[in-house]
Formats: sequence, C-alpha cells, structure tokens
Amino acid sequence: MKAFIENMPKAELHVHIEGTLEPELSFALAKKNNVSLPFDTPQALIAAYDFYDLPSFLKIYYAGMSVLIEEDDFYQLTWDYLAKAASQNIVYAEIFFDPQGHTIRGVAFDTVIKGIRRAQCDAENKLGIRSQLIMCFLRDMSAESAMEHLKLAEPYLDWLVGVGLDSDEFNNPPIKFKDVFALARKWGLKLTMHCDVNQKNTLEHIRQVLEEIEVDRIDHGVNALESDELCELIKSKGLGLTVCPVSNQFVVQSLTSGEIRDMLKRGMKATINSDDPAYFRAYLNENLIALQQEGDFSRSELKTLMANAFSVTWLPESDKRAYL
Ligand code: ES4
Ligand code: ZN
Repeated sequence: MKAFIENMPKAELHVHIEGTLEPELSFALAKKNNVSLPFDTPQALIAAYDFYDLPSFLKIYYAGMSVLIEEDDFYQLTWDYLAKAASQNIVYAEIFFDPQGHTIRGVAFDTVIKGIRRAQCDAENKLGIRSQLIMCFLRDMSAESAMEHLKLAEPYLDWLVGVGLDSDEFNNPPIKFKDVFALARKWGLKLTMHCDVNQKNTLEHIRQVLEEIEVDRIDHGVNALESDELCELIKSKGLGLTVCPVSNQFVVQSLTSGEIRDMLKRGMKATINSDDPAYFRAYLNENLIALQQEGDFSRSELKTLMANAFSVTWLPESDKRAYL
C-alpha cells in the first residue's frame, strides 16, 4: 500500500509555502542574512515545535519567517518544496503564500512574489512539476490591509490563480473580507478560504463562505459534516474540500479519517494535502500513508481522493483532462 501511494501521480492543493521551510534551510538563511535564531541546531528547533491548537502553531510559524529576506530566499524555499514534491510524484501543486507575513517585517511584496515565481518556472522546466500560486490574506489583520495587498498584486495578476484566507479564525469571519474577495473575483481570480477544524462559529463561517463569499473551494471544511444542509450545498456546487490529516492531528488530535470517509460516502470532493509539511513533519505521501493506516482506506478510496484533487484544480478544463 505504501508503494501504491508513493507511485500514484498526485496533486497538492493546500500547502503554505512558508510552512515548507525546513529547519536546515532556516539555519542556512539565518547565517547568510545575519538573523539570530534562539536555537543551536536544526534538531533543537524541531524539538521546540510544540503546538496543540491553531494559535500555538501560528506563533511558531510566523517566528520562522524571520529568516526570509531576499528574493533568492523565497526562490530557494519554493524550489526546495517543488523538488521535494516532484520526488513524491506530485505532478501539480497549488501553493499558498502569505505576503502580509513578509511586508509586516519590511520585505517588499515584489521580492516575495518574484522569488516564488522564478522557482515555479524553473521547477516546471527542469523537474516537470507544474504549479500555480494562491495569495492568502491573514484574517487576523484588517480588511484594509488585505485590500492594500490585493492592490499590490495587481501588476502580477497573471502569476496568481486565486486568493485565499488563512491565519487565526477566532472572531475573524469570512464576511469581514467580503469586499476584498468581490474585487478579486472581478479581477478573474478564484476564491478559497480556510474553515479550520473545530473553530468557534464554524457552521456560520462555512455558511458565509458558501452563500456570502461564494468561494470556488473550501480549505479544511471538515465541520460541514455537522450539517446535512451545508453538505448538500457543497455537493451540489461540486466544491472541493482540501483536508489536511496530519495538520488536523495537531489541532484536534485526530487524522479525521472517519470524517474524510464520510465525505466520500456523501459524494463530497474531499482531497488530501499537507498544509505545513516542514512543521508537521509530513509531506503529502506521509499524510496519505498515515490516513490509510488509521482509516484502513482501500486503493479505490485513495484513487477517488486523488481523482477529486485533479478534478477540483484550478487548471483550464482542457489541461485538467490530461491528468484524469
Ligand atoms: C495554517 Cl494550519 C493553518 N491554519 C490557518 N492558517 C495557516 N497558515 C499556515 N498554516
Ligand atoms: Zn492551511
């Protein structure tokens, strides 16, 4: 079963590029950029990864960004992820990035997006892995800041396939960003938002992403299962749900294998993803292997999960068919 998972051509639709920063690269960049890290070795840094819910994870995730300064740093980060992804037989990836996590530290938007884009182009040419970029807004920052960053992206619209919403969901409902997402849609971008597991007002947030924002996809969205009505709506719209088993295990102490199977039984387009693989110490193969073991998933179920991923990608329909 492990070989079956490893050999399967795969798509990944929910991975934060800053969450792919491996401790070894973090140390190399810290040295180059004269940034001091409060650890002596990459192993000590990993040992300090102590998260048990979303805020405790996000604190460590944002602190980790401090070593990313130059365009080449964003290039190296993205190249390393795409090379690792290609080594796991991922043939297509949609990658999130968090520009506000960098501009807030004085790193220019252009520096970030140019480094990422150059690595995407090189990886496609040299490794054959295709990818598209999704710009995320931090929901615990203001709607005004999100709007400013959307406008910073205007010269680069050809480099973006969509926009997303991440970071701390507590008291930051989707509706807060209604105008920002409406403008993004007007500009031709696809829309997705995180509805993280077990958040306050989770069902109301899922309702908002469906009815008020009218997203094209939902990131996580596991709690929709508590409402037959929301499940029916997600199914009727054919929306993909990007579920992240190992990430869920950190936040809710479960790989949510039962919930993922339930989604498949209901005909919802669940997909499997890694979220922040360097922090959760699990890339896509490790997520699939852990999920298969916990839930005793069959080959046919794994094939369905991966077919779902390709079918809900934001590729042109004609390109999508080549993978299905
Ligand atoms: C994230 Cl696990 C998770 N949840 C929300 N926002 C995020 N950004 C990066 N990882
Ligand atoms: Zn995420």
